Amino acid sequence: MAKAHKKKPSAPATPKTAMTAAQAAVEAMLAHGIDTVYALPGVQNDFLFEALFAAQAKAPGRLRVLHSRHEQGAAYMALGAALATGRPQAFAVVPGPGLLNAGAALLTAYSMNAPVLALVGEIPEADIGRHLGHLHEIRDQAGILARLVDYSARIRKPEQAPRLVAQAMRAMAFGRPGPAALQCAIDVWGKSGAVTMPPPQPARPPRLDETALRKAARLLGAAQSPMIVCGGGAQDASEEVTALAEMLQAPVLGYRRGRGVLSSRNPMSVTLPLAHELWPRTDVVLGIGTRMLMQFRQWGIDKGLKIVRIDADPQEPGRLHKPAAALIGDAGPILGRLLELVPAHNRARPSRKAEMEGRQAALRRLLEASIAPQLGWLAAIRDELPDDGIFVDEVTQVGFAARIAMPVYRPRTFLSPGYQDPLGWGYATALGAQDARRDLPVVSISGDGGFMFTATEMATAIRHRIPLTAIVFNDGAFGNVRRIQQERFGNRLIASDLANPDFMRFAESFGAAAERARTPDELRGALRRALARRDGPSLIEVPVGPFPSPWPYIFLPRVRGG
Ligand SMILES: Cc1ncc(C[n+]2csc(CCOP(=O)(O)OP(=O)(O)O)c2C)c(N)n1
Ligand SMILES: [Mg+2]
Repeated sequence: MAKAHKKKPSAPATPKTAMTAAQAAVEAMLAHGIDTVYALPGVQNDFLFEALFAAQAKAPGRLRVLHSRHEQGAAYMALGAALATGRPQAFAVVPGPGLLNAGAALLTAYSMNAPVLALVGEIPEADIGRHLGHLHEIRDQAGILARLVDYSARIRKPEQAPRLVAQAMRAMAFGRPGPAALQCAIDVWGKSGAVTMPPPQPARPPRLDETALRKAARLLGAAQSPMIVCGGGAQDASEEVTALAEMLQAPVLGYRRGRGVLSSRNPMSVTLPLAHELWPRTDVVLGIGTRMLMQFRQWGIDKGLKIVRIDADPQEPGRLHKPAAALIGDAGPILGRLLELVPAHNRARPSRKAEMEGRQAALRRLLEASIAPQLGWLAAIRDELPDDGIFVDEVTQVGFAARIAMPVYRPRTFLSPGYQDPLGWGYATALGAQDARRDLPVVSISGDGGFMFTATEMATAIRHRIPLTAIVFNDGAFGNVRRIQQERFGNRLIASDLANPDFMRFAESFGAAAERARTPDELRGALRRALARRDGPSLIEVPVGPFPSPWPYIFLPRVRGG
């Protein structure tokens, strides 16, 4: 966790003003650039909502509050907004059931290192920990939160609120980024005190380690066959990654969180199958903001592979295999310095363009021969979604294929939920992304199983006029589970068939536009109409049968290290 800096603030703190804890927290969040709160109200947070109302009343457009229909909706929306913008976002929920309902989204935000601030109510301050059975009481809420996020605190007095908000903001941005939580008791939110508002502290990035940088530059420059692996931590370093890939003639792997860092139009941009093909002869790998779990655990390593890591978290690079060089901090400035240092060490590198184009074409032929149905739907989506449009996948058949086969052209345009892969993330996260980026079209895909987890948030989309387009692939099943039962458990099908609503009538009953698309061409037309509609949500149901398995391209075998 980041420590408070002793450095003098750049602007003076405001004079003392009488404010409630809630007003102080809201003003402090606004001062730190949080101008939207995704929320579901309740009595413990009444004074918080009163403060949100007052903040809105001060000036139109200053603060937006978007209420959802279930706390997981509010929390996933904050996550989607954070992922789409790269900026911190907030959600507010009642304690106990409210917090637990938001739990899967908070867990996902943690796994994705996403800056999401949870504002969580509490029972009366004096009774916390006394087990008296107050409304929404839960044992050791602070302890539960401390397991879910790296920074959590309780506001006990109005005077503390600005400092705790500032600490939460700092914790979300520095070291390993990720969510933070602030609790406040029902009676404390409304208490008044004399509050000073310290100005936000300027960001102080960690100093670059020149020794490690020089070592990394030597290793990369000397590499015969380098590879760059991007994770979510590379999303804001697209220009630098593109330049380094060119300098090193190195393929750049993005699987899920790293997609779009290097445009798929560049033949050096690869997903799992081609990276796996090149893995055995890779002599130096540069991991940028990625855990590299799949490469190290599944593909294997040996002494012939030197590892260079760039990571915001000093603990991360050494977790599985000690790297030859670990560069700690934001990827952008570190790569910027590497771009200055590598040329002095770099070997002469003939262009690999033709070679990589050949490999891309061969993979394409292989995929066309094995997962053509998924590719057909994805081609329709890609054709209609502009380069800067945002695609949100989910753990569904077409999603698995998208992770390896859908072209992605820009950073932050392919949102995929990292290692939690929770059903229900898709629709609600996409709503948040679409709300935060109303200037761009957003398309979410879900299966009939996953969509129904958060489908009731369509009411939120209507209420707040969020123009999200959702595609639901309806196979009447938890299809992925069913295929595993068919293939690996002798077709003993259990708990994998689904009874569904009529999705078109379901959407229309909310007031959303709905279409059914039976072919990729029909999907193209439906998408064109949906994306043109900017005043509310659209749903496209795509009836599908079983899909061929994508797993041979995702669970790839060990090719190094025995
Ligand atoms: C929260 C959560 N619960 C359970 C699972 C396990 N799971 C993974 S895929 C899947 C089936 C998904 O069905 P559907 O959304 O219809 O997609 P399909 O495989 O049919 O395309 C299930 C139950 C999960 N990933 N997340
Ligand atoms: Mg399904």
